[in-house]
Amino acid sequence: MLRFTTAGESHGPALIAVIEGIPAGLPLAEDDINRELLRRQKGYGRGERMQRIERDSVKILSGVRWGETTSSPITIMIENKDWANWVKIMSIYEADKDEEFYLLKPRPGHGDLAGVIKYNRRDIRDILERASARETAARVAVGAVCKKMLSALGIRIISYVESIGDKSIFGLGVKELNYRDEKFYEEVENSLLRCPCKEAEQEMINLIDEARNSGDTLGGVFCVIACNVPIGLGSHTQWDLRLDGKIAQAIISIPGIKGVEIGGGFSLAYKRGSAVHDEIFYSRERGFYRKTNNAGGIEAGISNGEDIVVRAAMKPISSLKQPLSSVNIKTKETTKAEIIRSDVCAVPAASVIGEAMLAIVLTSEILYKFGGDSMEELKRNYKSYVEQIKNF
Ligand code: EPS
Repeated sequence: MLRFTTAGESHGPALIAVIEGIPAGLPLAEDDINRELLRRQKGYGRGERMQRIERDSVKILSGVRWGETTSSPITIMIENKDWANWVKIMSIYEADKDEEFYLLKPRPGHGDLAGVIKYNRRDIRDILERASARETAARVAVGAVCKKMLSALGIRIISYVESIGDKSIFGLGVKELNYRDEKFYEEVENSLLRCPCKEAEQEMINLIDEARNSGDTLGGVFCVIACNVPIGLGSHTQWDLRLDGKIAQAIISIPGIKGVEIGGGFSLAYKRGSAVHDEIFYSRERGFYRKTNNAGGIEAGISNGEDIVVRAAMKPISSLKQPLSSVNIKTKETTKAEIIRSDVCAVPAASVIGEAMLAIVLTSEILYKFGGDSMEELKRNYKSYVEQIKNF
């Protein structure tokens, strides 16, 4: 069984992740994780901190020896370079307390107001430090370990950005995306916005510049895909065993995400059944297969062997340079919300975080179904199941 937890504040000394359940014998280097962290840091529209202050990299503190996982809990630490600028404000010592630093004007859209009321705090910082999307760096580190395990089984996860604000790749006539192609992958990885269409990318960049200049922010839509997932992850037998339910929960837990679709998602509601359901075919080489994938690789909460396709909608970031109206939590006077340094758009980063969350769910499902205390055992169990379904 896979379990993980993260800890750490946005401007505290470090982020930590502890992962349990990864089988022994998985080759793992710090650079496997650093590569993913770097992908998350990028993206046109990121703010000063991501561009100039942080250069995320990990220290593995436990669970790996001589380049392989050992079965012990894996502890990963990412230092916050920015901590040096926040030592007093984020101090754990009572002696450093100074009401001068209190943030009192909650930002609409952020967790500021609901958080201070729920936890009965007087300084919004007590909430925003953990509500900050900085926490997702730790999730991406966990996802990197999961991706490593999945790739040992031949499963690959990719993502790309479909739209920023009202600028979409589909608006420019893009219809078919050959996302399994290496060329597609390279184009996305080299794009400033993880966008597979150069023309759309330019429109999105212009839009981000406009938003930045007017003190505003932008959201967008990204797509995450898992390739080579076998038939049979998840189950129809109970509501909380359904794979689509688990994926939706994991993706919507990413800060800023307000909508999740599997496959055709909302668009399917406007069509007839005959135009939606993916007809079933069989050949000796491929076994059962489909020519379309409106189901997004999941039927009745079970993976059906097609690619798992997940789309997520991210709202615009809630820290605005031209702030919206708010109320001072101490004086109750009408005011403008706090102006806090932030990104203008973080959809490309969210798409990398989406990959991590999908990797975490699939790893957890695979370990649940196939078990295995060592990679040898897991691979043996996995291979034998793949044989079984091939011979069905
Ligand atoms: C964030 C605000 C910004 C972002 C941050 C998320 O941080 P700061 O206020 O320190 O400039 O850069 O994102 C990250 C630090 C990150 O690693 O993604 C927020 O309020 O959510």
